[in-house]
Amino acid sequence: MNMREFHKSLLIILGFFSVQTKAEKEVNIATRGIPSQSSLYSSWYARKALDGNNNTCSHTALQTDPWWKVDLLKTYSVNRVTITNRPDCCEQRINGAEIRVGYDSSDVFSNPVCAVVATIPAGATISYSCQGMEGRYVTVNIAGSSKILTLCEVGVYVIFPGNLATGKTIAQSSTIGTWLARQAIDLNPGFKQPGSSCSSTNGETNPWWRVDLHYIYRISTVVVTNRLDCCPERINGAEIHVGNSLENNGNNNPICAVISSIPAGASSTYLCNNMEGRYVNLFIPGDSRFLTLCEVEVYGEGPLLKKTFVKMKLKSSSSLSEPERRVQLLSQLESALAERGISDVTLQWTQLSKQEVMRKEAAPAQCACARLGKEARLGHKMSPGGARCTVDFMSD
Ligand SMILES: [Ca+2]
Repeated sequence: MNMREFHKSLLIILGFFSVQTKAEKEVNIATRGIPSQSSLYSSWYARKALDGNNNTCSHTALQTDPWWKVDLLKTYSVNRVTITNRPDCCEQRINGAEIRVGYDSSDVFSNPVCAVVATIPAGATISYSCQGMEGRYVTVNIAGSSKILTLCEVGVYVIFPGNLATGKTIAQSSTIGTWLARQAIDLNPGFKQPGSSCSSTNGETNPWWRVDLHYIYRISTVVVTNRLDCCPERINGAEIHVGNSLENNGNNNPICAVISSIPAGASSTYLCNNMEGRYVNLFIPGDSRFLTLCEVEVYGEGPLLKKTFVKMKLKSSSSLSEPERRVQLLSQLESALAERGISDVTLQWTQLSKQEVMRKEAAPAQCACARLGKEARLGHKMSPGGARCTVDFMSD
């Protein structure tokens, strides 16, 4: 047996054992809010600091304690704020500006300071860390008399935790206007423009919305954000279903929770107690019902099982009938699995192969099991206790 060649083949196989990490996502949410400023110079409106153009700017009049503010319409944990200074002149005017994050809308100076701007070169963007400061309002102000505040862009960056629904496949029973199903997972609660960041069905009998997580997860919580602009009572009675069946579009899966009500613009969390499932459905039983969702977040662990099929050829100059070779092969496979965090496995030969092709089904990071033979398989078998599994090598 040429062990070097086998090892190479093994690495190719193990490339399929990808362990999914909980992806966090940083998003600039500033444009979701409503900007304002203490005074206006010419047509340099407050919103020009949020238009994505570094050459258009907000601008206050010459005044005492000028400020610019964005109301994010809900509380966020702010990771950082960026400020882009004007490119054309007087870049020193920004010196000493204070960035604040807080809950107070009337007295913006009472909100805690995240950072103080020393200087920003003309046209440059500088990022200020706010380390998760919480608040609904982000303010930039300059203390003192005879001051002007000009901001060409402001970014407010928030880190969204590993929402399992993000980027997954979405469906709903019908769609009204532009209220697409996937807008319920765009990480935007749609308080400003619900028609482009919330989902909604038509008024119909038994409307539903579904996310396909692609693999089975242990669902701990589902968070539902209701619309802010109108009719929050439409969500009343919506059922959250979790399971693996697509029978009745997934609406026959077990119920995690029934939503009694959610105030306008609020987010409610429902505990699913580690229910296992690939599909999460929102379903409203009844006639003439609208299902409108401004955000659905799904949290949990997994995937619990990932099926992968791999064919592998082993080139060997020696025969697998040599017991030492067989032991060596298993031990190499075992240590290669262990290097990838897959340790709770048992490997054994059940029958020798003459020709080597391999196929596997395994759960990443939890177990990998195998059979090896003419049409050999890496099969999967989990013990009731959890991740322990058996790997059998055998020919068919
Ligand atoms: Ca701008």
